[in-house]
Amino acid sequence: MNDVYERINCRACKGTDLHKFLDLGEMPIPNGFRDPYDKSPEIKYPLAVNVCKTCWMVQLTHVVSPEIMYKNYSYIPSTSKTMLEHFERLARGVIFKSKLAPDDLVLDIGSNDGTLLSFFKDNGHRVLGIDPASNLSQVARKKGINTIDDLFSSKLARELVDCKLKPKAITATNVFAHVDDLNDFCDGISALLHPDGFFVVEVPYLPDLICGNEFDTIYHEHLSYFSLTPLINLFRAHDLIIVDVEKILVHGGSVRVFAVKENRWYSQYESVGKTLQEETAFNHIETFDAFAGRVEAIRLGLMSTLDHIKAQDQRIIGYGAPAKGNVLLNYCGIGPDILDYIVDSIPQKQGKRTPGTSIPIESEWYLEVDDPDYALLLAWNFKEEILEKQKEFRANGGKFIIPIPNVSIE
Ligand code: JHZ
Repeated sequence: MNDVYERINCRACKGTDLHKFLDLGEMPIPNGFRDPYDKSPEIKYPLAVNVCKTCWMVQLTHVVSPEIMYKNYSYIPSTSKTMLEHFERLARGVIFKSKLAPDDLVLDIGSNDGTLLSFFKDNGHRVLGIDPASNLSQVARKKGINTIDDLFSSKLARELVDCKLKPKAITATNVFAHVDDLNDFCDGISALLHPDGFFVVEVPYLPDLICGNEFDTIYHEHLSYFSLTPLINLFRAHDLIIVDVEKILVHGGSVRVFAVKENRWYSQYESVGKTLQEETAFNHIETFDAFAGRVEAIRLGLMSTLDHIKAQDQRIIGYGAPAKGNVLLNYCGIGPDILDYIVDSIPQKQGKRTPGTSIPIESEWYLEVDDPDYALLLAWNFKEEILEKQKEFRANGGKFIIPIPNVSIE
């Protein structure tokens, strides 16, 4: 596969009636953190989104090769208390809903460092992870979580079926949006899932992204942006029936979708019909064009706020180095002239520089010895956790600039 290619049809329904509603320009990949001495050229790729006027699936115009983005991955959710609590609740919910027996197999696709699977393992279930990032699967294996270093595919699914593996629960959290060939992925799920099993997908929820102005969550890893409308049809095309949908708060607003094999009769929860009904009011071109206008307003408002603070000779740092933070920094043109540095809790990011803007990333401990006036909260999805953690910084007069859903100072 080339490093990048342009899609000319919808990933879900293959329709070609696509409407581009936002173009964020050319950017480096969002987790492309660099060593300070790395002077190699930084490759940038187009970052823009289409909405399919046939099935209402939103998707990037260009697809960057997964080999470029995932071989050495720096997203580690287990560093956040919010995400640890979230994964524990998710595991409990899946165990209850799937009526998992002690020896049932649970498969997690995009298993990262094995955090989610460890909750199932501790409850006595067999577990298996799949993740292409070998730096993370090594960590999972040290926790006793068997992990296959690969991308999920229908080919891999059939190899697992040949090994007599039929998971009673298959989970995919923050990975389904990263998949280019969704039809092959769903084909593999349908072949692999136990006849009485549940397929549980968590993805950022498109209406929350649009209504919450969360434009920085649009980046090269996220190939698709889901509402329930396109998901229902995509799953049905692979004999997977969505029987329940839960709205959840993580990552700026996500949905948890439960699907079963078509031959496994389950009554559909009213959540499905209610959500589809709500989306009929959302699925209009004007919704997406109005969002693009708000994105530009946020960029102008944020730059005006930062310029005003700098004009008063006050210092600003960044807080959190999430993938989305790099979209916001690159789109708004925020560099080391505005942010002295960024603090982040993930050791793999500390000592690196941000892609495209080359801002140094340091440990959160920097705030124990430094005294900036403001912190731009790039990890705004963890606002409560971070503001609580930094209550002393705030008590000493430090202020947080919150860029999303609208620019505010707390
Ligand atoms: P965080 C993730 O993207 C990963 P990212 C993925 N791309 C995805 O699908 C979306 O979410 C939905 C730091 N931090 O987890 C840690 C602190 O420094 O939102 C992280 O670097 N102190 C698969 O990259 C960053 O913030 C803290 O107290 O946006 C958060 O990044 C906390 C809580 C976090 O992932």
